[in-house]
Amino acid sequence: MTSLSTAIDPLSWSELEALAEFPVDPVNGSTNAQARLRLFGHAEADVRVTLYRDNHAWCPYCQKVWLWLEEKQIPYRIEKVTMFCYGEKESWYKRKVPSGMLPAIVLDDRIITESDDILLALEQAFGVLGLGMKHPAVLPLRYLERLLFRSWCAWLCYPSSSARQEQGNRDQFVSVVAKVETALGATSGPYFLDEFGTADVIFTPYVERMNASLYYYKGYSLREANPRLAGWFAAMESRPTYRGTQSDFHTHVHDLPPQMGGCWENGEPQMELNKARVDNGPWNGLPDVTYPEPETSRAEALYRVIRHRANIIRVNPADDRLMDEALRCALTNLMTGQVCTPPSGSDVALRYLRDRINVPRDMSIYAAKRLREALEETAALVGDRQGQPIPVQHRRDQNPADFAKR
Ligand SMILES: N[C@@H](CCC(=O)N[C@@H](CS)C(=O)NCC(=O)O)C(=O)O
Repeated sequence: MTSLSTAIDPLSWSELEALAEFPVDPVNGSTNAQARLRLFGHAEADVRVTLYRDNHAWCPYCQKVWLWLEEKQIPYRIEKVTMFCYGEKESWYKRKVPSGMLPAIVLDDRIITESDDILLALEQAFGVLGLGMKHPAVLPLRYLERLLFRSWCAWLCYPSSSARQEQGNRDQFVSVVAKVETALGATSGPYFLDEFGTADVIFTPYVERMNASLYYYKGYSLREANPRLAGWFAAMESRPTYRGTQSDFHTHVHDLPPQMGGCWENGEPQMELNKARVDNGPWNGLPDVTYPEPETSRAEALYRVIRHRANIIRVNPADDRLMDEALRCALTNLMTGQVCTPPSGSDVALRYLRDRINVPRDMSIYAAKRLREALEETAALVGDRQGQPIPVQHRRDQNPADFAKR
């Protein structure tokens, strides 16, 4: 897209604003991570549910409940809470849920925690999604999902003391994946049962995280290596509900280590290649998404950056004036495809931001890929220095307190 023949000056913020046409209706439009209220055409007085979920739209158990509510189109409110590794847990939430764990819901006046109990309570109040949590066809699939989860953790989250142990953990995981392939192959369509339903919602969060983390830390591409899972992912991606909750490889692989207590690389050549690609691009073509890119992806990225530009510039370790100009250069490149040379020394600042775009919290998957690409292309014009490394013990570099209230 970039034409090397013409270099242009950065557009001003008002010129950029004029290009940021991205009409959104967070309340009644399609699934999105920014909404505080979802009505699906109902009146606000119809709301019986409040979902408490993490600010980062990252918590897997929250995604399960979130997706269920979106699929059933139950009107609900959203209250966002900070996860421990990003910053301080809100005291109002600790008064409600002393453990601080997410998700929780308030249904009418009743508070419910534990995602499975939440789904059971929601089923009682609003009916099941396809076949319900306790249906005899769903129970063995719930069990299989936990089996897959455990074999994934055993491979990813503990260091191997030998190549043999590493291979054993991999074989164990792959043998459970084979059971998942068999389960998917036993139905008439792409889903876990003949119709889409609860079982698919339950598999979604961790299968998405497995796909990302094994690609990056082990060089194993779950989605590409397994045709039934590939078909299942594609079917999930045909659903606007899933698209709205879907994260990308970059977000997952850097959010998982502090949450899981560490993720262990196996150092194999394919792993090193995958890791370099997720961190430095090109991001388009990674097996984290296969539906066609929407025409609005660049406008969405621009719209989201403009909304938060003051905080984005302020939290960047670089000087504010330098970052302001560098960011406008990257956005100019994003929208015009033309080269726009940023101030010297801004490579670090642009890559700092490149590494901190979070999907779906900030924007959808293709918008994030386009923005990362524009930031990287612009940074590369002035240097090859990387931004401050992303911490692995915590993610307080993403503390929501730094982004709110100012
Ligand atoms: N068994 C619980 C697990 C929930 C859970 O582990 N939540 C994590 C986030 S994924 C949490 O809230 N941790 C506290 C924090 O990170 O602040 C459920 O199914 O709801």
